[in-house]
Amino acid sequence: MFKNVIVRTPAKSIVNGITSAPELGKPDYNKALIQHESYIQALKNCGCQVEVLPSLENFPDSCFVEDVAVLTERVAIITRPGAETRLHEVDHIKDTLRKYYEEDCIEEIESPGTLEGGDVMMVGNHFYVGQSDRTNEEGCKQFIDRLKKYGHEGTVVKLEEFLHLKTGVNYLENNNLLVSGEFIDNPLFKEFNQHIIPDDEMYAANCIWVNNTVIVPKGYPKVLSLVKSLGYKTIEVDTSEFRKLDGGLSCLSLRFEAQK
Ligand code: CIR
Repeated sequence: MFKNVIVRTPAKSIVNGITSAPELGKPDYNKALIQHESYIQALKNCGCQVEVLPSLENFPDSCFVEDVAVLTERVAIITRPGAETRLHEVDHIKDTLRKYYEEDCIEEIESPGTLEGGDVMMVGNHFYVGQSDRTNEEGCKQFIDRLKKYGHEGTVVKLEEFLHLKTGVNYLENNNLLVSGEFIDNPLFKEFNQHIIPDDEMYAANCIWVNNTVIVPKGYPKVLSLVKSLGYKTIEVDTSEFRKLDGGLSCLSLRFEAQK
Protein backbone atom coordinates (compact mmCIF):
# COMPACT_ATOMS: atom_id res chain seq x y z
CA MET A 1 0.00 0.00 0.00
CA PHE A 2 1.10 3.56 -0.62
CA LYS A 3 0.33 6.00 2.18
CA ASN A 4 2.41 8.87 0.89
CA VAL A 5 2.71 10.73 -2.35
CA ILE A 6 4.96 13.61 -3.39
CA VAL A 7 4.10 15.75 -6.41
CA ARG A 8 5.52 19.01 -7.74
CA THR A 9 3.37 21.80 -9.18
CA PRO A 10 4.10 22.44 -12.88
CA ALA A 11 6.14 25.57 -13.56
CA LYS A 12 5.17 28.19 -16.17
CA SER A 13 8.35 27.11 -17.96
CA ILE A 14 6.68 23.74 -18.65
CA VAL A 15 6.19 25.08 -22.19
CA ASN A 16 9.95 24.63 -22.64
CA GLY A 17 10.06 21.04 -21.39
CA ILE A 18 11.81 18.25 -23.29
CA THR A 19 9.71 16.53 -25.92
CA SER A 20 10.14 13.92 -28.61
CA ALA A 21 6.79 14.90 -30.11
CA PRO A 22 6.83 18.65 -30.92
CA GLU A 23 4.00 18.00 -33.40
CA LEU A 24 1.63 17.69 -30.41
CA GLY A 25 2.21 21.37 -29.64
CA LYS A 26 3.32 23.04 -26.42
CA PRO A 27 1.50 22.30 -23.17
CA ASP A 28 -1.06 24.86 -22.04
CA TYR A 29 0.15 25.93 -18.58
CA ASN A 30 -3.30 26.68 -17.14
CA LYS A 31 -4.70 23.42 -18.41
CA ALA A 32 -1.69 21.58 -17.00
CA LEU A 33 -2.39 23.09 -13.57
CA ILE A 34 -6.03 21.97 -13.70
CA GLN A 35 -5.03 18.45 -14.78
CA HIS A 36 -2.41 18.35 -12.04
CA GLU A 37 -5.09 19.27 -9.47
CA SER A 38 -7.31 16.41 -10.67
CA TYR A 39 -4.35 14.06 -10.44
CA ILE A 40 -3.79 15.09 -6.81
CA GLN A 41 -7.48 14.59 -6.08
CA ALA A 42 -7.41 11.10 -7.62
CA LEU A 43 -4.46 10.12 -5.41
CA LYS A 44 -6.27 11.46 -2.35
CA ASN A 45 -9.31 9.41 -3.34
CA CYS A 46 -7.04 6.35 -3.29
CA GLY A 47 -6.27 7.06 0.37
CA CYS A 48 -2.89 8.79 -0.04
CA GLN A 49 -1.57 11.77 1.84
CA VAL A 50 -0.18 14.09 -0.83
CA GLU A 51 2.67 16.57 -0.31
CA VAL A 52 2.65 19.22 -3.01
CA LEU A 53 6.07 20.78 -3.61
CA PRO A 54 6.33 24.28 -5.10
CA SER A 55 7.07 24.78 -8.77
CA LEU A 56 10.66 25.29 -9.93
CA GLU A 57 10.79 27.77 -12.80
CA ASN A 58 14.40 26.91 -13.66
CA PHE A 59 13.42 23.33 -14.34
CA PRO A 60 10.73 23.01 -17.05
CA ASP A 61 10.37 19.24 -16.50
CA SER A 62 10.39 19.30 -12.71
CA CYS A 63 6.72 18.32 -12.31
CA PHE A 64 7.85 14.85 -13.49
CA VAL A 65 9.06 14.26 -9.97
CA GLU A 66 9.17 10.46 -10.33
CA ASP A 67 12.49 10.79 -12.14
CA VAL A 68 14.49 12.25 -9.25
CA ALA A 69 14.13 9.47 -6.67
CA VAL A 70 13.19 5.84 -6.17
CA LEU A 71 11.45 5.22 -2.87
CA THR A 72 11.03 1.78 -1.33
CA GLU A 73 9.86 0.77 2.12
CA ARG A 74 13.53 0.47 3.16
CA VAL A 75 15.52 3.04 1.22
CA ALA A 76 15.29 6.31 -0.71
CA ILE A 77 17.64 6.41 -3.69
CA ILE A 78 18.21 9.86 -5.13
CA THR A 79 18.81 9.52 -8.84
CA ARG A 80 21.10 11.31 -11.28
CA PRO A 81 19.00 12.23 -14.32
CA GLY A 82 20.50 11.56 -17.73
CA ALA A 83 18.87 14.64 -19.26
CA GLU A 84 21.30 17.51 -18.66
CA THR A 85 18.61 20.12 -18.02
CA ARG A 86 17.17 17.86 -15.31
CA LEU A 87 20.38 16.96 -13.45
CA HIS A 88 19.98 19.54 -10.69
CA GLU A 89 16.32 18.83 -10.02
CA VAL A 90 17.63 16.32 -7.47
CA ASP A 91 19.01 19.14 -5.29
CA HIS A 92 15.40 20.15 -4.62
CA ILE A 93 14.14 16.80 -3.34
CA LYS A 94 16.75 15.89 -0.72
CA ASP A 95 15.35 17.91 2.19
CA THR A 96 11.85 16.67 1.51
CA LEU A 97 13.01 13.04 1.60
CA ARG A 98 14.69 13.59 4.97
CA LYS A 99 11.22 14.13 6.43
CA TYR A 100 10.22 10.61 5.40
CA TYR A 101 13.46 8.55 5.62
CA GLU A 102 16.21 8.13 8.21
CA GLU A 103 19.47 9.76 7.06
CA ASP A 104 21.28 6.40 6.87
CA CYS A 105 18.60 5.06 4.52
CA ILE A 106 19.11 7.77 1.90
CA GLU A 107 21.42 6.79 -0.96
CA GLU A 108 22.50 8.53 -4.15
CA ILE A 109 23.50 7.58 -7.67
CA GLU A 110 26.91 9.06 -8.40
CA SER A 111 28.71 10.26 -11.53
CA PRO A 112 29.31 8.80 -14.09
CA GLY A 113 26.12 6.84 -13.37
CA THR A 114 22.80 8.20 -14.61
CA LEU A 115 19.36 6.96 -13.65
CA GLU A 116 15.82 8.33 -13.94
CA GLY A 117 12.98 6.95 -11.82
CA GLY A 118 10.80 6.41 -14.89
CA ASP A 119 13.16 3.56 -15.68
CA VAL A 120 12.36 1.73 -12.46
CA MET A 121 9.42 -0.62 -12.03
CA MET A 122 8.76 -2.09 -8.60
CA VAL A 123 7.37 -5.61 -8.29
CA GLY A 124 7.31 -6.28 -4.56
CA ASN A 125 10.91 -6.70 -3.48
CA HIS A 126 12.19 -6.88 -7.04
CA PHE A 127 13.02 -3.84 -9.15
CA TYR A 128 13.29 -3.86 -12.94
CA VAL A 129 15.55 -1.10 -14.23
CA GLY A 130 15.58 0.07 -17.83
CA GLN A 131 18.93 0.78 -19.43
CA SER A 132 17.90 3.62 -21.70
CA ASP A 133 19.12 6.88 -23.21
CA ARG A 134 18.58 8.39 -19.74
CA THR A 135 19.78 5.54 -17.49
CA ASN A 136 23.23 4.18 -18.31
CA GLU A 137 24.90 0.87 -17.53
CA GLU A 138 26.82 2.37 -14.61
CA GLY A 139 23.58 3.85 -13.21
CA CYS A 140 21.90 0.44 -13.38
CA LYS A 141 24.87 -1.17 -11.65
CA GLN A 142 24.98 1.41 -8.83
CA PHE A 143 21.23 1.19 -8.42
CA ILE A 144 21.21 -2.60 -8.07
CA ASP A 145 24.17 -2.45 -5.65
CA ARG A 146 22.27 0.04 -3.47
CA LEU A 147 19.13 -2.12 -3.60
CA LYS A 148 21.04 -5.23 -2.52
CA LYS A 149 22.38 -3.42 0.52
CA TYR A 150 18.76 -3.19 1.70
CA GLY A 151 17.74 -6.75 0.77
CA HIS A 152 16.06 -5.84 -2.52
CA GLU A 153 16.82 -7.36 -5.92
CA GLY A 154 17.15 -5.87 -9.38
CA THR A 155 17.10 -6.88 -13.04
CA VAL A 156 18.28 -4.77 -15.97
CA VAL A 157 15.98 -4.44 -19.00
CA LYS A 158 17.63 -3.05 -22.13
CA LEU A 159 15.54 -0.46 -24.00
CA GLU A 160 15.67 0.14 -27.72
CA GLU A 161 12.97 2.73 -28.37
CA PHE A 162 10.96 3.89 -25.38
CA LEU A 163 11.99 6.91 -23.33
CA HIS A 164 11.69 5.06 -20.03
CA LEU A 165 10.90 1.50 -18.94
CA LYS A 166 7.51 2.54 -17.56
CA THR A 167 6.63 4.34 -20.77
CA GLY A 168 5.84 0.86 -22.05
CA VAL A 169 5.42 -1.59 -19.17
CA ASN A 170 3.62 -1.20 -15.86
CA TYR A 171 2.86 -3.54 -12.97
CA LEU A 172 -0.66 -3.52 -11.54
CA GLU A 173 0.00 -5.98 -8.67
CA ASN A 174 -1.69 -9.43 -8.57
CA ASN A 175 0.89 -10.57 -11.16
CA ASN A 176 -0.78 -8.36 -13.81
CA LEU A 177 1.49 -6.52 -16.20
CA LEU A 178 0.50 -4.05 -18.92
CA VAL A 179 2.95 -4.45 -21.80
CA SER A 180 3.33 -2.59 -25.06
CA GLY A 181 5.65 -2.16 -28.03
CA GLU A 182 9.19 -3.42 -27.57
CA PHE A 183 8.35 -5.17 -24.29
CA ILE A 184 5.86 -7.60 -25.81
CA ASP A 185 7.43 -11.09 -25.74
CA ASN A 186 10.39 -10.01 -23.64
CA PRO A 187 11.45 -13.23 -21.84
CA LEU A 188 12.19 -11.23 -18.68
CA PHE A 189 8.44 -10.79 -18.19
CA LYS A 190 7.31 -14.31 -19.05
CA GLU A 191 6.13 -15.19 -15.53
CA PHE A 192 3.59 -12.35 -15.44
CA ASN A 193 0.00 -12.30 -16.68
CA GLN A 194 0.78 -10.04 -19.60
CA HIS A 195 -1.91 -7.77 -20.97
CA ILE A 196 -1.02 -6.33 -24.33
CA ILE A 197 -1.77 -2.66 -24.95
CA PRO A 198 -2.91 -2.02 -28.53
CA ASP A 199 -0.58 0.23 -30.54
CA ASP A 200 -3.22 2.94 -31.01
CA GLU A 201 -3.47 3.34 -27.21
CA MET A 202 0.20 2.85 -26.42
CA TYR A 203 0.43 5.99 -24.28
CA ALA A 204 -1.99 4.40 -21.80
CA ALA A 205 0.44 1.57 -21.01
CA ASN A 206 1.46 4.01 -18.30
CA CYS A 207 -1.32 3.40 -15.77
CA ILE A 208 -0.65 3.42 -12.04
CA TRP A 209 -1.85 1.03 -9.36
CA VAL A 210 -2.61 2.91 -6.16
CA ASN A 211 -4.04 0.86 -3.30
CA ASN A 212 -6.21 -1.43 -5.45
CA THR A 213 -7.41 1.34 -7.71
CA VAL A 214 -5.82 1.83 -11.10
CA ILE A 215 -5.54 5.37 -12.42
CA VAL A 216 -5.84 5.36 -16.22
CA PRO A 217 -5.20 8.31 -18.55
CA LYS A 218 -8.44 9.74 -19.91
CA GLY A 219 -9.32 9.03 -23.51
CA TYR A 220 -8.09 5.44 -23.95
CA PRO A 221 -11.28 3.33 -23.92
CA LYS A 222 -9.64 0.01 -24.83
CA VAL A 223 -7.15 0.23 -22.00
CA LEU A 224 -9.85 1.40 -19.60
CA SER A 225 -12.05 -1.61 -20.33
CA LEU A 226 -9.06 -3.95 -20.18
CA VAL A 227 -8.14 -2.70 -16.71
CA LYS A 228 -11.78 -2.87 -15.56
CA SER A 229 -12.03 -6.45 -16.88
CA LEU A 230 -9.16 -7.39 -14.55
CA GLY A 231 -11.37 -6.41 -11.64
CA TYR A 232 -9.81 -3.12 -10.60
CA LYS A 233 -11.64 -0.01 -9.58
CA THR A 234 -10.51 2.73 -11.98
CA ILE A 235 -10.19 6.50 -12.00
CA GLU A 236 -9.54 8.40 -15.23
CA VAL A 237 -7.36 11.50 -15.20
CA ASP A 238 -6.75 13.74 -18.19
CA THR A 239 -3.01 14.10 -18.86
CA SER A 240 -3.14 15.59 -22.36
CA GLU A 241 -0.78 18.49 -21.49
CA PHE A 242 1.85 16.23 -19.92
CA ARG A 243 1.68 13.84 -22.84
CA LYS A 244 2.96 16.66 -25.04
CA LEU A 245 6.24 16.31 -23.10
CA ASP A 246 6.30 12.48 -23.09
CA GLY A 247 5.00 12.49 -19.53
CA GLY A 248 2.51 9.97 -18.23
CA LEU A 249 0.67 9.30 -14.99
CA SER A 250 3.54 7.63 -13.17
CA CYS A 251 6.02 10.44 -13.90
CA LEU A 252 3.95 12.96 -11.99
CA SER A 253 4.41 11.45 -8.52
CA LEU A 254 6.50 9.51 -6.06
CA ARG A 255 4.29 6.92 -4.40
CA PHE A 256 5.58 5.22 -1.25
CA GLU A 257 5.16 4.38 2.40
CA ALA A 258 7.18 6.64 4.64
CA GLN A 259 9.70 5.17 7.03
CA LYS A 260 9.12 7.76 9.72
C1 CIR B 1 11.58 14.35 -20.00
O1 CIR B 1 11.83 14.18 -21.20
O2 CIR B 1 12.40 14.15 -19.11
C2 CIR B 1 10.20 14.85 -19.64
N1 CIR B 1 9.74 15.72 -20.66
C3 CIR B 1 9.25 13.70 -19.45
C4 CIR B 1 9.62 12.83 -18.30
C5 CIR B 1 8.71 11.67 -18.15
N2 CIR B 1 9.02 10.95 -16.98
C6 CIR B 1 8.76 9.67 -16.78
O3 CIR B 1 8.31 8.98 -17.70
N3 CIR B 1 9.05 9.16 -15.60
